[in-house]
Amino acid sequence: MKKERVLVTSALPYANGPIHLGHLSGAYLPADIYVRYKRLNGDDIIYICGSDEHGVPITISADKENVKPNVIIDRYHEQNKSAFEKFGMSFDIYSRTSLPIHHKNAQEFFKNYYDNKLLIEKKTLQFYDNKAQMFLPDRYVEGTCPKCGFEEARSDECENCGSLYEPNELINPKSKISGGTPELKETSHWYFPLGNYQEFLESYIKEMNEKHGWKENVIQYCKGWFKDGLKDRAVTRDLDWGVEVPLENSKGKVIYVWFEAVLGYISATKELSEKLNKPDLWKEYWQNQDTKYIAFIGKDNIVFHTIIFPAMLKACNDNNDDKYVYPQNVPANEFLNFEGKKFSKSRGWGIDVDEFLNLFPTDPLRYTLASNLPENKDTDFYWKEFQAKNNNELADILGNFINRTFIFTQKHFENKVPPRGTLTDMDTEMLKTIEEYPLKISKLIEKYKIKDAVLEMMNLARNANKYFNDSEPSKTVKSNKEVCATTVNICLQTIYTLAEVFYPVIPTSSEKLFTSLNAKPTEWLNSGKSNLEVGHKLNKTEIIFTKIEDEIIQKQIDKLPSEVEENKDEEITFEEFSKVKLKIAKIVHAENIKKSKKLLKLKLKLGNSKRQVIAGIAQHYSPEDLINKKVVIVSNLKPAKLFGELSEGMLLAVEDKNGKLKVLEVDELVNDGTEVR
Ligand code: B3M
Ligand code: ZN
Repeated sequence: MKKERVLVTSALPYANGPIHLGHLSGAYLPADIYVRYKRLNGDDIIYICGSDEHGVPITISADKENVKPNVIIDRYHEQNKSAFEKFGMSFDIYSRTSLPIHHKNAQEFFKNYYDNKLLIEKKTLQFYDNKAQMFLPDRYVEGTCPKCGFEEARSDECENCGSLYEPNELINPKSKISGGTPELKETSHWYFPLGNYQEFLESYIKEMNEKHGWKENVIQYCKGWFKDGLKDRAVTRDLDWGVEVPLENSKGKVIYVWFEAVLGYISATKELSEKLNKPDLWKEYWQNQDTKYIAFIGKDNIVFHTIIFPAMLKACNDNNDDKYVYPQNVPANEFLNFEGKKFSKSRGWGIDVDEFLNLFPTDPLRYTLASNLPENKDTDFYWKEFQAKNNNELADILGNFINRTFIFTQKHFENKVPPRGTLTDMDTEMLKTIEEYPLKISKLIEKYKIKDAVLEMMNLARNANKYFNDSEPSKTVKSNKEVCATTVNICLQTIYTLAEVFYPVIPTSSEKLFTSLNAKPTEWLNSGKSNLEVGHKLNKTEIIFTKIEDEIIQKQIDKLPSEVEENKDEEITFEEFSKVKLKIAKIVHAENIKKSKKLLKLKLKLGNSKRQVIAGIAQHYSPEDLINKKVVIVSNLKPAKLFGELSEGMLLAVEDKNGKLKVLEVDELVNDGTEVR
């Protein structure tokens, strides 16, 4: 296969919490498998990652603990770096965006856009918390998404439907700091004209997809963005934590975290170059048009890697002589869940990488996650499945074949590779199999079908076991030693191939195997040729995979909270509560809202006054069922527009045990308009 120059990045995890298994499955393990394979294949590859240390997720964590952001990032950078090491991630560098080299790099990009008159200054209205006396960017505000009605949307981004919008479009905003309703206050920000790059981006993605086959989920996602039309994006924030905007009169402003985090890949490569004393090395990867750049991410990061980052690079390329390469592929994964539910730190659901690896060795975890990667749909980690993968596959298939072969070699052939005699059809067939598998597996990995590749690795071990059984060496060792020697020779060659093809997934075990074989890996595609010479002496062997007992797994299952416990409610004072006015309202009219599946438009009567409320109950009530019901509403909620309709208040409802919403009602003895006390 042609040798390539490859640049691989994995999304930079926020240094504001420990990474869990879900992260590993999304953007790290698949990349590491790809990179380890490429290295064996003889390709020229570097693998870049690091901590994302700016942005509101970090400052919110710091606020919660009442410490400076530095404390948070130092803690989690070290923790995550060491968890990744334990997990066997083979980054060439694990950098940090808080380093001066990154600040300088990000500021240079920003300045370059500015000097080339690309950035547009706009006065906008931003949420401001009067109590805390600060602007509230991004996740400091929570409210209802203007596109899909999701109620925990952030100020400019909805996790539910993935849309980005301007902060003032958010419905029912609440400050995360004081809990109050923030004000909109004027501030000015710099905007990047993303819309100018739509044409370029559409043709870039089309071309890359045609040439390199992008994942369907990624393509569909991008199409959705193009359909809506790309708009100018604010790329600065009013915050005191981040990369300072390198312009005059911009005190208190930093570059928007996403607008610099993606540049962190470049900064990290620069740092690596400096460490290696080859200051220009980074250009060999980022600015050499022969480089193949692959960005591994989870699905929540697609827009930033397929649209925003390429547009940023294009803007730079248009105005400078040195041209950056664009991602050739962005194989975004879906999510991994844990025992049927989302990972949740606050609810104690899931397990951190570090904790896991204190209990179990790394390779069984890597193998379990790799054979169940969420490549096309969300998948789950189950403890029982982990046990089964370890016991029934690693130990019983792969381990069993290896042990039997090694024991035979020690016992009957002085722990040396015995010579081959005349080959039977079965022998020839097995030799052909081991020759074919490395190519078969590499073709899958080259297409980022890591899960399928792992399946084929284990299939090779299955074939090997069958060959061992069918050849019956325990019989032939007595009846015809030459035939037995042939079998053992081929089995040892097969162990060599297995050690190599499994290396990307279970590197520690593979290294042990090579030690036992007293051999070194060869170039990937040669690993299926008979690589062990006759008479080659093996080393002492050890059992590589041990089984995990039921009790050990049960202990882990028992540790899970039985009912996922809710977060403790935040306490409020009586004054705070008494601000909320609850009143009884009679529903006099109800109708569906055209473009919304969830919302109903209700006309309410409260004594002598009338008002309209938009309620998210369309999937639970048909309009006619609601007429004349006397319901409870929050009557002093700031009016908001939902789907262009005015909503003056909020209906109270509860979820029943089947997940159906029931509106809270009172009987006809209570007059509408009555206040709830
Ligand atoms: N830190 C988001 C995340 O951890 C973000 C990725 C940055 S990649 C440049 O999901
Ligand atoms: Zn939404």
